[in-house]
Amino acid sequence: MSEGRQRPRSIVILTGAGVSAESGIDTFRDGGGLWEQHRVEDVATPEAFARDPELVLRFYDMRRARIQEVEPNAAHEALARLDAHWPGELTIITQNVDDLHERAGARRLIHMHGEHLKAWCMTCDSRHHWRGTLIDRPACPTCAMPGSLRPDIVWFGEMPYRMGEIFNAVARTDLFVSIGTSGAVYPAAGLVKQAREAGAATLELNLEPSQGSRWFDEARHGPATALVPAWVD
Ligand code: BJW
Repeated sequence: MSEGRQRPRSIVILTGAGVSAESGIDTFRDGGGLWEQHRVEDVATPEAFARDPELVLRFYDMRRARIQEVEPNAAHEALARLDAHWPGELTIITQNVDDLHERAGARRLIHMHGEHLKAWCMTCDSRHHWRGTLIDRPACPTCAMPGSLRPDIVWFGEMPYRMGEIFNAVARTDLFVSIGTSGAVYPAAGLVKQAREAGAATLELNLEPSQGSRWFDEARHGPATALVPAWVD
């Protein structure tokens, strides 16, 4: 890896939908993206789920099926290589709810917005690997309560997962790299500022300048499958 400054010991990588785009998963805010086809308020809030659970479950069942049809791409594979060989601290924080980072082999990974392939029981707080549908409101495998499973996804207004670990990793990192994210959703979008304030170098790899581009020391623009292997290898 070539960096302008001194070689970093600790790296934090934040990924977003742009990393999985070339695997065939729709992003959210690009032309033709998911939020052009669906209103956020209808499908990605706890209020939407309370109002119309069938609509929300159908939306997530469709996306859960889709991610099982696609494969990791060269960007996921490059990050997995970095994870396997980087001797210092490394944390990959993904906003993505697909499993393409781990299928490529990444291990030091935090899913801050949840995972499509898990269901969460609202009654007993258990989590379950889930590949099938939820539309038929199956009973929870742990407490047997019918209709209490929901996608294990962080909706708007809900607290993203593992924020303590995330803030700690960002506070002590030497290098913060943001890949394939628009910088539109908080608290993820604010991590670059926190990293800068803690003295880290910051690098953006994205198709185009993101909303937070001005916070990065350096930005490289292009497809993740080209930029990420070029940065890693
Ligand atoms: C490529 C490429 C290629 C394309 N190669 N690049 C201020 C005002 C109002 C509200 C808020 C506020 N501050 C915070 C909030 C609340 C809210 C928020 O941020 N709203 C904003 C819209 C302003 N945040 C929350 O509610 C969060 N929780 C929270 O703040 O908790 C604290 C709290 C709790 C309770 C009370 C009060 C406070 C939770 C956010 C949850 C986000 N959930 C989603 C959907 C769930 C998952 C799902 O359905 O799949 O997560 S939203 C969606 O956006 C998804 C993503 O993870 C997230 C980020 O999107 P991402 O990954 O950046 O994708 P895109 O599409 O936006 O961008 C793709 C980028 O890739 C683009 O730049 C392309 O150019 C690029 N690209 N192809 C490289 N081939």
